[in-house]
Amino acid sequence: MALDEQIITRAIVDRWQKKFLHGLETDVSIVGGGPSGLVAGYYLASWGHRVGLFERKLSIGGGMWGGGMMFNEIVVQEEACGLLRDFGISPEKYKSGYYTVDSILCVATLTAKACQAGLRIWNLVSVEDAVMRKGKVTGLVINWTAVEMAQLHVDPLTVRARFSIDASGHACELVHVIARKVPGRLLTPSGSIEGEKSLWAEEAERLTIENTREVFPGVYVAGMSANATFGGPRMGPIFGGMLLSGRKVAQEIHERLLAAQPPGRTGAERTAKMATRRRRRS
Ligand code: 48F
Repeated sequence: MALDEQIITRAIVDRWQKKFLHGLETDVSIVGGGPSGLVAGYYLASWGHRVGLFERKLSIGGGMWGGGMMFNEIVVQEEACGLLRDFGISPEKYKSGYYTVDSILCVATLTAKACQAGLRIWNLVSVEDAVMRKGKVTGLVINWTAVEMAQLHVDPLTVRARFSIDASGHACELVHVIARKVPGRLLTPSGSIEGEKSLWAEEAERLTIENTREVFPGVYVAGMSANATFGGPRMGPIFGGMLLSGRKVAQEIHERLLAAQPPGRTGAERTAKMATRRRRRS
């Protein structure tokens, strides 16, 4: 078959444009494609919501690829094994309560399952600001990472989001922007970012889940960003908390999106209706 370079180029630009225009209006926009963001995106998309995830880097997976200090295995505790099995991953028992997973297999599978569920991932795109209305955040301001890296003076674009999730890891970048630039207090004890504490695996894992919640009207924190925002410690290369945090934030936002649907249907009916809508759209 003779190949035409112009068709190859058109195919990429046409398809990308269609996808991008469709992705401008989201139910949920996620900042960061680490484990917590991917898991949140997977569940929300599976339940029929329109979800976009923005990742600064070329690769998805955040801090999971490198396991601990570049030994590419991760540890998960008993509580997270069920979630991994939902994704078709079988954790391997190491000692009672401790399991391991090959980190490459884990990132690749979370990413593939999330994309298949309907999550739209935009890699090489950085979230640099929030779109605000009085007292709330209504979307994200995005730009190419290449623009950010080259420090070019190029204006960004925006996406609308009924809810945003800061899953940007230790840096909690969206929360930082909100604290600095959006009038109002964060929903933290001090009203500001509490700041991450030094490493304590057990306490950090517990607090990651507890701290996964709304931090400003329209904005949730998940994963390490939740601990950095609400003042929990870091945990090192144990990943159960990250995964469970992703599921918790998805569940909380799902409930709120369901509650905003027209009344008269049960939760299950509304979820099914949204899943049908998503299948039709894709
Ligand atoms: O850091 P990261 O993996 O976040 P996480 O889901 O998981 C934390 C663990 O990996 C690990 C840990 C657990 O033991 O402590 O650190 O909380 O992934 C965050 C992703 O967000 C991207 C960043 O490149 C990374 O892939 N990111 C950060 N800021 C932005 C962003 C931004 N402003 N725009 C787009 N992506």
